[in-house]
Amino acid sequence: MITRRCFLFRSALAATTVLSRGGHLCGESGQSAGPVQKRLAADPQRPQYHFLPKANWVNDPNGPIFWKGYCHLFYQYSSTVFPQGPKYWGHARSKDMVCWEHLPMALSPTPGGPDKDGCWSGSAFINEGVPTLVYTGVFPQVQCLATGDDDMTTWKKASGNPVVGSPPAGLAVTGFRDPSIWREDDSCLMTVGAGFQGQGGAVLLYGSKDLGHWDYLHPLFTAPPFERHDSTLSVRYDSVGAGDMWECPDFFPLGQKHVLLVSTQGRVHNFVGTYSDRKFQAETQGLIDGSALHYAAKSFEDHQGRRILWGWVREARSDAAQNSAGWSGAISLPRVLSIDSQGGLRMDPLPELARLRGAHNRIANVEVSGLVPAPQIRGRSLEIQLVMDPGSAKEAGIIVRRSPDELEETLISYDAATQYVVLATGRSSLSRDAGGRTYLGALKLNPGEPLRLTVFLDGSVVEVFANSRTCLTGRIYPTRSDSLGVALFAREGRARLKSLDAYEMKTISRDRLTT
Ligand code: DQQ
Repeated sequence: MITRRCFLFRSALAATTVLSRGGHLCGESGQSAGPVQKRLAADPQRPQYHFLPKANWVNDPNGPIFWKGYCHLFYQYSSTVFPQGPKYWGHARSKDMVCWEHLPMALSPTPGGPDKDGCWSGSAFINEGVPTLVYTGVFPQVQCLATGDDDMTTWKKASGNPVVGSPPAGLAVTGFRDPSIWREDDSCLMTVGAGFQGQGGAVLLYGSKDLGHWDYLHPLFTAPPFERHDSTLSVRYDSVGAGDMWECPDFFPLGQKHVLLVSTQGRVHNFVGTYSDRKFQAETQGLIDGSALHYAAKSFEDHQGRRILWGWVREARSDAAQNSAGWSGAISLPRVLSIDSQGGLRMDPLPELARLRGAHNRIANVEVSGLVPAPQIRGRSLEIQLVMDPGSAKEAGIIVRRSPDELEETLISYDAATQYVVLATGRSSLSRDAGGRTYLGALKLNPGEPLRLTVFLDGSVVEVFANSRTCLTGRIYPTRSDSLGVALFAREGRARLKSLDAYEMKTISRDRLTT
């Protein structure tokens, strides 16, 4: 065991100011940076090419939608980190889903209204040419609508809100939130996340002819709690932790199949199956990410017919450290979803991300046994593509964000015995505020199939795509400015690196405030 130096995360100011009020990204900003903004811009833990607000808190992505040449992305926003304030819908748009332009808040709580305590997650859709948002007002949880102008910059809440004021009569649900609406035949259908104590989660299905009056139809899908990935001892019953409440259901056609995503028990679970008679039947089941740090995922179909998914990248450091930093959370890189030949879900990074690639380094055809440093590759803002034959090694992979004395390092590997991709962040940081863990993603390599990793490093965010079949998202908070190194390794045997391509990634914002 390495003894850890105690690192105190220092900061002069706890930023609680609302800074997210318009402005362009990708070098178009033109806003002058105040002291808090300067401090945030200089924070090496802040991602440079992930989307996030200029400061404060972000959680779920909400209502991604393509409209008039732009992808619009909304998100749960609070103007304080901890304690959390009521939730707003932040809003940004992008032409390529890589560079973003902030827009004014789309939804704010209305004093005395059904969303007085917060505008929680939901979705966007176009209703007969009119941009429309559906979201949950709290407390109690009720479903509300808002319509937008043609630019999607001003939103007007429906006078009839809440349009669904309570869960179906006679159903004792654990929660009632995160709606989505689509048109089918001559009706509109709406899903709402719910569940039943001791029984598992449920997606409730409603129908309407006019968006104003909704009839409860039946559950679209239910399932008992999943096998637990984390053993957490909780004194109080927590319906989401128990798998008795499904948050943020996302239901969509993909290829010849339908896919249902639900967020519960700290993970985004995916089901691939069929949809008929307004009921969903699951055929395969999986995880969108092996880590609990990618949550509340939401997708949309873009103008090219691709299904694109974002998730909330959670923090893995103490509340005090998040407050001190003045920001918390990020939106994941966009993933393109498709169905693979086995009927499972395939996930790849959005190809447009390649626009951010800068200086390139390539290593090819190297036998790896023990530790093999790659001194030509360094950085905290990198895309690394690695193709490796694990050979006889029990475990083989790559080490990133490595300090010269190895006191800080992050491992991404393949464990041949257990057939897991491993993201080990337990030694990523010397800070006592950073909660390092080991995340696992199941991956059975077919005979002769090499390990193909795409690793995105961006400040404190790590995203790993393994063979398009499993993903792992991590948060790392190295304390040392020289924790930038890269090495390859193979344990108890020999592996062969076929190729490693490393690209320095460009920032999507000149002032680094939005990335
Ligand atoms: N976050 C939202 C809820 C949702 C949860 C509130 C999931 O609507 O169920 O910010 O992270």
